[in-house]
Amino acid sequence: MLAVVLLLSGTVAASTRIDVQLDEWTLGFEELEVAAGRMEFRVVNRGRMPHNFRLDWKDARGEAYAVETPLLQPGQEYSLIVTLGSGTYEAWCTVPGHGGLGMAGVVIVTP
Ligand SMILES: [Cu+2]
Repeated sequence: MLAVVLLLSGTVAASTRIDVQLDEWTLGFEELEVAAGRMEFRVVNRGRMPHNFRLDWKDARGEAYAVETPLLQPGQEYSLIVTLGSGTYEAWCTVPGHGGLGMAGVVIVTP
């Protein structure tokens, strides 16, 4: 049992944790740089309205990909665990209008 616990904590330590605080009208960052690999976006809605957090990107062939949290109610949090290669990722809240109000940014993943 102890070995299992150690193994799990080792796995958690191997991912980079990024805290994302959603609020009206910000993701808490405009540009964020992180090293490639496994990462955990710990997304918290600190606002008074529902928000979510989504990443969009394209691979070398132009194929589009996305990952997103569910719609988070005020006070809710969600861990988005994803492995990302180097590149530029568009981050935004998909609730209509929110991206344009400022809930948009860029995540730059370095090699
Ligand atoms: Cu929003």
